[in-house]
Amino acid sequence: VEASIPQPLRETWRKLAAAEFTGKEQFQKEVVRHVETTLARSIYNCDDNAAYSGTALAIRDNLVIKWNKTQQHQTLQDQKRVYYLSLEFLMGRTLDNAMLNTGLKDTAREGVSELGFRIEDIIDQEHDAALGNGGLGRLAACFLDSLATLNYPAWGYGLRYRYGIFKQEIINGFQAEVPDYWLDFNPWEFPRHDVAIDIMFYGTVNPGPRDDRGNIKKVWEGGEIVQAIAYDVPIPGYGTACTNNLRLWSSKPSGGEFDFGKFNSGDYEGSIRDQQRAETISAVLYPNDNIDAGKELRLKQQYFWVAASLHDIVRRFKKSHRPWKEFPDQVAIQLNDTHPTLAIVELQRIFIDIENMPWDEAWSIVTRTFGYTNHTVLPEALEKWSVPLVQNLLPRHLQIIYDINLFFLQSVERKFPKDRDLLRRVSVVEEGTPQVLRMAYLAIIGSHKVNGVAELHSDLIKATIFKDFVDIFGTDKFTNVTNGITPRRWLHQANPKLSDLIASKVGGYDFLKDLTKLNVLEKFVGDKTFKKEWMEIKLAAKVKLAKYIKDTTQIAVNPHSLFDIQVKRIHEYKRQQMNIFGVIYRYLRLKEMTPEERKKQVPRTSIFGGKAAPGYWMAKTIIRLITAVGEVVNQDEEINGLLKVIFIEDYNVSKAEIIVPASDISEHISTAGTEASGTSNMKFVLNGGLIIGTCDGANIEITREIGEENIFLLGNLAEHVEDLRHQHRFGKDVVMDPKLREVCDAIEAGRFGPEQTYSGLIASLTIGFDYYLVSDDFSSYVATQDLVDEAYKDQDGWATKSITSVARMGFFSADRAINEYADEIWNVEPTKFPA
Ligand code: GFP
Ligand code: GFP
Repeated sequence: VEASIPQPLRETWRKLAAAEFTGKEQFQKEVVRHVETTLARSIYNCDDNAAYSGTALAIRDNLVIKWNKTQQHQTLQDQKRVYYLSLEFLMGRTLDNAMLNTGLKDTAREGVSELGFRIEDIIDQEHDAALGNGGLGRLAACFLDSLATLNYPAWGYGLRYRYGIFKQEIINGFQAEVPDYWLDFNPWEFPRHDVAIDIMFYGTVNPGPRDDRGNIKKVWEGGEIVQAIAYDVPIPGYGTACTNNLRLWSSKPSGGEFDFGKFNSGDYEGSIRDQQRAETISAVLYPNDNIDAGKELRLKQQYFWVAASLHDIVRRFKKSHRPWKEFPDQVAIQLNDTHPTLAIVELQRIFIDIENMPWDEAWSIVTRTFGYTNHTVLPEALEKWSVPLVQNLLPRHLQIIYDINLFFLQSVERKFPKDRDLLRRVSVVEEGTPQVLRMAYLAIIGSHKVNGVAELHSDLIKATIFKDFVDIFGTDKFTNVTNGITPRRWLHQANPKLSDLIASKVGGYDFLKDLTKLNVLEKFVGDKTFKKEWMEIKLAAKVKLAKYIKDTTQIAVNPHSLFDIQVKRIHEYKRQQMNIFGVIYRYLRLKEMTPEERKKQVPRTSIFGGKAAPGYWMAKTIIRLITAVGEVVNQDEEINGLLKVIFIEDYNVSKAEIIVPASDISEHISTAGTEASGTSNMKFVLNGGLIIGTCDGANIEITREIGEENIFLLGNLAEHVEDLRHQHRFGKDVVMDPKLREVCDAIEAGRFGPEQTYSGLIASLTIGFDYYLVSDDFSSYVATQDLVDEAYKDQDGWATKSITSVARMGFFSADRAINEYADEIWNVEPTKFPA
């Protein structure tokens, strides 16, 4: 069906084309119109929420006009496009970011104020889009912002979960999970009921007719069909008309699936159940961070999403009528972790089964199309799918995986004859009961580039988990792209006062598009007034967080105390346990002191936040210890505010925007070699907070950029971790560090509630071989915290460190990272926009 308007009528359309509003009055008119018509409200019942909706719809209209123009322009330019496949996009809120990126925030602030509302209250009405767990999903969101800002023709593809990451409630000190039903009103998405794709599961593979080359075709048929419906989310760039697309797929029963047999035989509920099964696919985000759960529904999600996305990408490519061999010149697909690895298999299937291409020709196109980003070396996080599971769900794909593996192993055999053990080690199929598929290996074999996310991490994957593949493919296939963050959201939006102050010194807001321009700030480190303003802004951010803490926990914290913050997913490798042990140690010291001695101490507020995976018992125990320590310390009159311990419930993106500007120090203290990069470290430093951290992930590059004198490093190096673990396991007479012993004794004495609550946590340090090396790093950690106190006493010196660090953070912009991907992996150019 030709859906376009016929040529002769287009002039009529063009004359009537929707135009963006400009200026305050037009904006107000749009808001009122949406409140009164789209929302059917009036002056008699327009609350903050209705005002939010009206404002969002007005801003959205402008976005959509830009979006349409961008898409048409990119289609006409017929350039290579980037497709970023990610199972998670942790977008947070959209309105504030959309207003800032399109330059409409001041207009909107004045506009709503004259209508009786405060823009801050309106912004605060929005529900976070929390379609992600942590770093990986937030990275994808930062990358979308940079891709649009830099005018790259790029689409994100993901799933439209009905439930995002669960909401965390703290009940009696323990985490409880509550479903996050976020889609009541989401103005930022556009359902595309016309973009509906049938996706098949299960079924059988049968011999079909012969193809042109005389081979018997394999036909996958008889399976269950589910429909993928596209939902489009416009992604505005900062200071450009470029508005890219994030396409999220939602599942629904396909027309043919409703079982009329069951219906007619009276089993109405049975036929409804089948429908619900289809809807389940995109129902919920798996809440696991860095752990592979191996559930069938998860595999279904993965295939559903990659099959729909590839169908769409291939369809779009076909519009240009180019020969297939040009596919990799038009299409770059980035796999965000191994979750979308089936895309490699699906594209090969489309080429050989549907487009009748010979295997080698198809495979050469496939491997030139894909790039794969690894985000972790943790063995428990590497995805492996059971062969029987894949056999049942995707029988044709399993055959293709076997063929990919066979041809790969044959090539390895040619290069390294008779090395049977090498073949066993690199095979996609891992022997065992059941056999499993190593998805990371499949991703490497099917991609032309593999990258880690920080220098140390990229070196580690080459030296450890992927070492054999470096020998096989050569070192050029493996590269590094150090992560970055968008300075728009994480500085300009979260910390507008700091952004304004910086702009006043570095010559305007251009630094938001070229973050290296921050280096001009170094000229002003000696400037007394500037320093004073700088520190006042930090204090104001702390006051704001203190207010938030008071409002939500009823606990008063002193904004003049040293704010020490660790917010991220709760995980043993991230070592929140070391932090809280350190807090306990500090508490025990304070208790021993005389009142005179106490007066000399730097008051500290230890702030924690983060979710534990629902099934991760140890992480939940750590949360309980943090809340229990808070219950004891916060009410101890002897301590008198010298130490407070806060757990912020339900840490998410919008809360991070309040928390990040408010740190004096933040903690990034993972066991060396375990945190691939970390990105909150970058956010905190960019906001003038210093960090205490291990030599891990991007901390190493942050140190290199800002200088060792501006960071508090601690602990053992990655190169020693293996030996230390060996010591714990096999060494004789390993005695626990006496400081840590003292902490454990206090916990076991029941000072923070029943000691049985923590017995597993204590056991992990002793009989559990202390896999994360808390005991090895503890005394270094405590000593480094003392250095932090000392440094904080010199407020002028602290301000110098803070300003110098920010001045040197230019490297950590996501724009830099995206330009590296574009040049080294995707080979794609920005679109030139008409002025
Ligand atoms: C995209 C957009 C459409 C738009 C065309 C051409 O379509 O709304 O009309 O580009 O501008 F979604 P596909 O690239 O998905 O075909
Ligand atoms: C993972 C890694 C982090 C890394 C991010 C983004 O984060 O070190 O910074 O990916 O590359 F562990 P999570 O999704 O596990 O938080």
